Amino acid sequence: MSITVFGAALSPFVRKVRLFLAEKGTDYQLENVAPFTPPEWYLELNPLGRIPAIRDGELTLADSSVICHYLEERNPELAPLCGEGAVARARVSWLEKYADYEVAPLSTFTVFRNRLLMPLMGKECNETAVQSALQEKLPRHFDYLERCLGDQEYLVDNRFSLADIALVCQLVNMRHGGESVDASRWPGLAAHFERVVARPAMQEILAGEQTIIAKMTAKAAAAKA
Ligand SMILES: N[C@@H](CCC(=O)N[C@@H](CS)C(=O)NCC(=O)O)C(=O)O
Repeated sequence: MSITVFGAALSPFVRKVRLFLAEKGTDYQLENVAPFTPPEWYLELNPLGRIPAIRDGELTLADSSVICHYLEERNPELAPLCGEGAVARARVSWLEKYADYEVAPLSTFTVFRNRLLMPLMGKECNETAVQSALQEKLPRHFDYLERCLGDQEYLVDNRFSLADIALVCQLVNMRHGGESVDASRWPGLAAHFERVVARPAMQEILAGEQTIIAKMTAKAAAAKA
């Protein structure tokens, strides 16, 4: 039986799990669960109500990080994405956590949420918060990540890993909100983003997301008219 991923396609944490599965070549199906107002049954999978969660046979698991590390252990014969050896594994976990807890509040919960979701819900974009994230808060994170990358193509040991997936998933939400990493200031990071986004698995996922955004935008415009 294949794995079910519960969540909404535009969530960076759902994208992270889907991309991780796709890069491993593991089949899954996505079952739509909207964040903030999940159905009652979903709270059995995650009492916090947050997406994503998965079902794998009898097992249910929540939290993108927990899920990805489980998937890594589940099929050790598949391409490793969590680093090989204690040092690489620790670096991958650190940068994954950095993306999930330091970048996400700014790129996703501030830029994406205000620029895309709020107008779609008929609410105002808090552009002051967006500008503060872009001008004051994100630059020091991008400086650090640019240093971590150095002249490598990928963040840890120059091998594509969960660290790259986690970071780029957050930056995709920033791009959905109309903003990209400034290539003149962070050339390595901007090139890294394009490199990861160009991967076939990501391209397929993003094509689906563009369709969803177009539908949501058309629906919001029709409701306004
Ligand atoms: N650490 C969690 C974060 C998940 C998360 O915050 N998901 C958001 C959607 S992007 C959510 O479900 N928010 C609803 C809420 O906080 O109630 C993970 O990695 O899965």
